[in-house]
Amino acid sequence: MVNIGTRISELELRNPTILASGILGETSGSIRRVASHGAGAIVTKSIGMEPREGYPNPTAVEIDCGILNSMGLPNPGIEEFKKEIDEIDEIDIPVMGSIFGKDEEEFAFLAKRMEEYGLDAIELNLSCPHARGYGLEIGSSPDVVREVVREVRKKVSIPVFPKLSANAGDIVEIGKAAEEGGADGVVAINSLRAMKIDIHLKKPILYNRVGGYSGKGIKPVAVRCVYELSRELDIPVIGVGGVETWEDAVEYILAGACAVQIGSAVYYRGLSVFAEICEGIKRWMKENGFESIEDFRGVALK
Ligand code: RRO
Repeated sequence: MVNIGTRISELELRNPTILASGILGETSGSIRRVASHGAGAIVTKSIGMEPREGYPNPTAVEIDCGILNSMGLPNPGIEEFKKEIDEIDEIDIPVMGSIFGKDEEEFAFLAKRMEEYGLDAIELNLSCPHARGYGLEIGSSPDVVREVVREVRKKVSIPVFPKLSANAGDIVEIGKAAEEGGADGVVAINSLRAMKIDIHLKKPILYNRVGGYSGKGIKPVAVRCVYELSRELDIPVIGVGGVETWEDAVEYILAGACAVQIGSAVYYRGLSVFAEICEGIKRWMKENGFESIEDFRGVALK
């Protein structure tokens, strides 16, 4: 009997497909909708201390093999976000609160609030590719990452998962710092710093000029990161970047991921993507004689 349930630290997931942050995870209505379509867990939009409108349009554009975005961390702020969380009581899959801050005190404060709101885990967004003062300024320094994770770890008892960037030099060094700080697992990777120029207007398309590239085009980079992190760390790795099909998910798990997050593909393929990927994984496991995710996780590392 094939079982695609998976365990990430203390979280029991019915299946290894997780909604990535930034896609449909901002309101209680959209969170409920994703839960009812078979996702194993959900990550909320990244939430900060104060409300933010984000950048003016254009904030996203479809490009070769993916999407380029520079939303600019739009969010209602942590106090307002409580209303949304209060309305998702009946959801029976884990919900992880994604947070961003400018230093360890902000991260610790936000994490504590998310725990008080009843969320099941924290995703630390240390990796927004283009937000000045947040993101990469924090996620590129092993010392800062260690300190942020340590402070958050002291404040909350729910699992903590830093989301890392491939833009930040040696991702393994950053992953090790997160592990030393007490992370329960890591998420790899956030979108890659990128740009698209309109050759008719002769200037970058996005208002913010630089954005984050996600989707199929970044999958080989992300799979390499997951492979290297899985080889060097003792904590679970969650893979994200260009997961659109069950074959993509299997590839990540073979590289060592215990679960995958799905973002851009929700735009391309709709919410049925979660159930379709799960069905495909199950079929493949049966054909290959695997009974659980653990049976083939990390096999490519050997
Ligand atoms: O809001 C954004 O523009 C954004 C964030 Br916080 C992030 O982490 N990654 C991304 O591609 N965009």
